Amino acid sequence: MSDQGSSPLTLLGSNISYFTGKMENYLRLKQIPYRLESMQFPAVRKVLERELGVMQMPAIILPDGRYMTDSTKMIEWFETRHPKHPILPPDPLQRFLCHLLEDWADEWWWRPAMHYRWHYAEGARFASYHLATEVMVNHPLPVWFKRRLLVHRQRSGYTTGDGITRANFGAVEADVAALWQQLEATLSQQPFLLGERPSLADVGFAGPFFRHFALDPVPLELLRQQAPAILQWVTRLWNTRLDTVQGEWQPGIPSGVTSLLEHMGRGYLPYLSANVEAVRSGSKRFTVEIDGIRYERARYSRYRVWCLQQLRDHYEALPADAKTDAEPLMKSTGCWEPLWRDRDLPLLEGQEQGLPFRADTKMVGVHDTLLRRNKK
Ligand SMILES: N[C@@H](CCC(=O)N[C@@H](CS)C(=O)NCC(=O)O)C(=O)O
Repeated sequence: MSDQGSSPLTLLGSNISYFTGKMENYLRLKQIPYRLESMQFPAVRKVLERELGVMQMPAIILPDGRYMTDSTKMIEWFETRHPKHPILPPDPLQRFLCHLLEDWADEWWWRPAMHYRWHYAEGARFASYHLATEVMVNHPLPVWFKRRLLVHRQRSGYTTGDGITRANFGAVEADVAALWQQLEATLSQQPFLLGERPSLADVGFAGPFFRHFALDPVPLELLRQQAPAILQWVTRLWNTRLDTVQGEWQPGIPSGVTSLLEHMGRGYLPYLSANVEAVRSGSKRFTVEIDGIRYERARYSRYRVWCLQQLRDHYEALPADAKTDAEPLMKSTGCWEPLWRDRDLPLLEGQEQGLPFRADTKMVGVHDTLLRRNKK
């Protein structure tokens, strides 16, 4: 049963944004009516900080006027209101796998996606023009100047300012290529990541792919050459409605997932642990070698400490027999040890407990004045 009636909700964001694209894919799959409205800077910042506690993209305004944020928690909330055609499989182990893959897609592939967009002149030209004339169209500065500021802001916040250097970006791109190879192998055999039916794992990966890798000029051309089945999947997901899908999720551990977990176990989970140490010691910047790649002066993220806690909570919530299957899988793929490495996590009191209606921290904190209304 839906409590939204038929009036559309408002999805406030940008039509080139990672998490706006993720939410759109989810809302379309579920056929939850929405209207995409471009956020307007600088005015929106004040509103979102008041309504939600942070300014991040996207936000949703429900027909009753309430604001929401955080794609993961919004989806969880919508699933309870729209339980028909769930995005999560009934098998608890598969649900856990979905949560792992979604989190990895959200938090690890963000940085390479931003790198491909903002490092290359073609990407930066396209995205800076788009944003300057979309979400900043009402900002009083001239377009050329807004574009310059945007390129600087995104690079210093999310690419060179988040650990990417001249020395490591080739290796970061190789990490992306390795992911594409894995996904290409799976998606050449089956329409969705867990089989014949889209799941939360597909929605998660819509984040890096839909509005980034399959849109920005440099990675799009690479995808065309190296991974056409991924491009087909991007379009298929966008054009699928859950109520008409005939197929089922593959039983057991779907093919391809084990190698994805191995990748996650040598990259993202050790990174999460390094981030925990940085937050614990109050080091807002930390240098760390992950999967053979040295990230220089990456930003710490309080939000991602909470993400790690969420993954643990999902594991703990599994019924005993699912734990019996999950533990050896996590161990053999290298995910188990880093998942539990740090005993107590340095969370703030009650951190993120108000989501999706109230956020405490942003994914990666960017301190900027560019998008503020009054510079003092
Ligand atoms: N965990 C959040 C992350 C949202 C997020 O970080 N969105 C980006 C844009 S796609 C953003 O708003 N960044 C904030 C900024 O650039 O200041 C979610 O799942 O919605």
